[in-house]
Amino acid sequence: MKIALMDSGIGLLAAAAALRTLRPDVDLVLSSNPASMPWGPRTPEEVAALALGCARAAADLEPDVLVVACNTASVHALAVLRAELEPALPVIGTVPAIKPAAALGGPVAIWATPITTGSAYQRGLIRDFAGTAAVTEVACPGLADAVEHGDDAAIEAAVADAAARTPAGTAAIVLGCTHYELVADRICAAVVSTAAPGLTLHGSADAVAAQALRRVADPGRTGEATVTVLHAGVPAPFPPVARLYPQ
Ligand code: DGN
Repeated sequence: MKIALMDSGIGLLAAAAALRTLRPDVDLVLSSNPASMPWGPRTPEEVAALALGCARAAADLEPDVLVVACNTASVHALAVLRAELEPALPVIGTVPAIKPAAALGGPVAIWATPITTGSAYQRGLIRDFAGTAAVTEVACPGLADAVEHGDDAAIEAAVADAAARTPAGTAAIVLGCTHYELVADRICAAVVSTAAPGLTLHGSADAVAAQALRRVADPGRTGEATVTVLHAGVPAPFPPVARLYPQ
């Protein structure tokens, strides 16, 4: 079984780790374009073109399924990717975990990239899945890029800035960008003093990994699984910055 994941950069690592936990025998293709980071401030058309480049490079290696491990691309490029690749290659998008967060009953904050925050797509998800929960969208400019580069001071500043715009009493934070899952502990630490007791954080990696596996019929096998990394379609080493984050 071979599963491809695509993102602008290392945000795909959270879903890759979740897949490996569920199925250690799965071959992974990690397709990204770090030089084009960040996608958050780009236009929807640019995001769609960049996402298509990553998806085509992954598709060339004939995976069984493609996971769009990027909220920004899921918002702005999923339809384009599906139109080009399905039905030969099933494409699974990342959906922010608004439903489970809202089901806990308290106020919810969704942290996401500037282009995702306020998008019609995300507003639709809030309308459909948040029920009666109060939801605040919090744009986090610079955070995905800071995580990508392992820039500690920039991560600290971007997290503090977003924390200051997160309403006091927030009970659940939805991580609406896959890069943020890599720094979930720092986000939690930044808001814990003003958040409701028992604050919870909700990423998408586990759910998207489980959904990907449901789309692949595979008896499993033994032996070493492979990881192929592509940057703009070119084979690349596993990103050293990944060492900085829990896997
Ligand atoms: N990991 C991407 C996401 O989930 O939105 C980050 C996009 C970016 O490059 N800023």
